[in-house]
Amino acid sequence: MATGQLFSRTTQALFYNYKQLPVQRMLDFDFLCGRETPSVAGIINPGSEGFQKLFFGQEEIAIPVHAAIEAACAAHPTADVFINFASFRSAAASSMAALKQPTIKVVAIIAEGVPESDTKQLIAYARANNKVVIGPATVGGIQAGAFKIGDTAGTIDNIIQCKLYRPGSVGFVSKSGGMSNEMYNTVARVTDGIYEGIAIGGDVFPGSTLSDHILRFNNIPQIKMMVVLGELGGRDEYSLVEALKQGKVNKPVVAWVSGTCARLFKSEVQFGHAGAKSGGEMESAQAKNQALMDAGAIVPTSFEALESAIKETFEKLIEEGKVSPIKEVTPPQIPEDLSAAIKSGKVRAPTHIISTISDDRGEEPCYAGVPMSSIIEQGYGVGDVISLLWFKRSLPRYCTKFIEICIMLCADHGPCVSGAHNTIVTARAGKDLVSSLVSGLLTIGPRFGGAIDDAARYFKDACDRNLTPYEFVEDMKKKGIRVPGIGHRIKSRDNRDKRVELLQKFARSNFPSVKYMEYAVQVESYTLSKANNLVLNVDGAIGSLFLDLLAGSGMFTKQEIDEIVQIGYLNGLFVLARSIGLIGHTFDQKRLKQPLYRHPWEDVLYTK
Ligand code: Q5B
Repeated sequence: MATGQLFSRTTQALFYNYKQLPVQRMLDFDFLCGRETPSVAGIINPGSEGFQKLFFGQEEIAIPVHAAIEAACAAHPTADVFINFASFRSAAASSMAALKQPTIKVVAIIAEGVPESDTKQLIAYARANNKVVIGPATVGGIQAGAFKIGDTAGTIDNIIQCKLYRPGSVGFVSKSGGMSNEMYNTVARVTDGIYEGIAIGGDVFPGSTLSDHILRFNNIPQIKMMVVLGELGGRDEYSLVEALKQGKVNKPVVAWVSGTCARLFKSEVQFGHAGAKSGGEMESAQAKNQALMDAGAIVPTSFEALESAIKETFEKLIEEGKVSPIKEVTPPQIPEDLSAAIKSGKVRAPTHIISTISDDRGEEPCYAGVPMSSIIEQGYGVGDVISLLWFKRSLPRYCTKFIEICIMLCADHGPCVSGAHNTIVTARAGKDLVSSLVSGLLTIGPRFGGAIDDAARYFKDACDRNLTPYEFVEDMKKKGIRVPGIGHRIKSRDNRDKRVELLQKFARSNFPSVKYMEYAVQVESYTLSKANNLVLNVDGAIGSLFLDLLAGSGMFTKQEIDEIVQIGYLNGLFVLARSIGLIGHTFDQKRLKQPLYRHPWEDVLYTK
């Protein structure tokens, strides 16, 4: 591997298997470093295409999303880093596909648990084709002030604290990603900071090794010293020992192999990483520390002493004039996400929606403050749910029973009514359930099913003003308005609407007062004297009886009743009820496999 820089301030990556947080962290790092272009050129999300909105500083940018690796590489030929956030199941295949792309030079594999045989194939392919694999089981790496892989170095606060927004003089390589965060901090405290840091990952077979990166760092002029953090298990550190012995490294190397405590355990112990277990004396932390020291690395006596070893080495470089003082820069402030700022109480933002009927944020959803479990445990019915969600209160049982009766009685009225007809025609045109349903619902209006609110409005106004039925009907006639709730296409004096009778019967025995309904009946007596079909219809019966429910239940103020009537809640009962029937008609037509409907010519009067 050797050669030098993997990244620069213009390096761009393709991010495989979109994860919002690491991509946003990369872009925040870019902004912090004053990069001109975002470091993520494109996202690959198998099977989906489009754009993903993210922030580059304060500006929102749209990053292209590609369905396949090949397409992404073709669209972004200058992006040479592939950051693979696939699961351990698919990381190997996607990494190999990326390595095979001529534009990709570095592949970072984040997943832990990639089968070792797969990793070996990736390593062999990368070596043969002069490409670099970082990982698996890694957080990635960072070139300070230039480019960062995924979650490397953690939060923006940590990155600022570790001065990773501008290059220092130290090359750092470790197995552990978690420990690399710790070490970025240590290095920043006692030197001028990190130039490049790589976590090679904790697997037994890392895609690139500690010595691969040390030899590479040795070729980067800006790097003046190197820090290595190894761990017990495996023999990776010995290739570094060999390189040191052969004089291939001419910059100071401060090294420590963690895991010296393993000897305190009676049996063999495995630490966090797959590779972090001591197989024998040679793989122990003590043996590797000794070998590194013998080969010329600066090895402290303990991990605690590592910081002072780095400090002393750096100070010596300054004394020797090998490190020139770095020009400190103040990084720009990353705009805080609104959600985070709100959470911490720093800002307040106006909401865009106000809702008072339900809340799904707690452990269980609530309807008007009543938890779902109470609704079920206390045997609430659909009438109770309607009263909670529409009227925001629990109504007495006779009221909710009345609502349920309305729903049941209006659920359907055969296939010939306007709504059902439309639904049937739509279903037969091959449309889906929702289209068929709404095409039927759209017929509900002043003539069909949607006269309940107007019936309530007009009956209330006339009754409250003590108009006689004669005065009321004639007044409406003068204005050219048909009395809502009166008249039916097939129902008449001699063919009464059973639904109206049932509603009236229930109300007479359960409602404290049926004043408005009695008024509607008197209006009906008068209209029937004009024509046989001017009966009180189902809309009129529900409209007048709901006025009695509102006024008689004692649950609503006068003002609330006026508001309900004015807003127009009551057509909702017909809409809700008839949806049941319209859905039924849709299923019926589909079940019967009915063909496209065409109205017969004979049934149309063609005229000029
Ligand atoms: N005339 C319902 O009319 C219908 C009059 C009236 C004074 C009236 C009509 C009307 C008010 C709206 C209403 C709900 C359009 C009905 C429903 C659900 C359903 C449906 C189903 C289901 C019927 C003949 C003569 C004319 C008119 C006069 C008619 N209505 N005068 N007030 N309300 N009602 N809708 O039969 O002198 O000859 O010119 O608009 O409450 O939709 O089953 O089908 O469950 O699905 O077409 O039950 O009444 O009568 O228009 O030929 O009028 O009566 O002025 O007088 P028709 P038209 P004139 S329930």
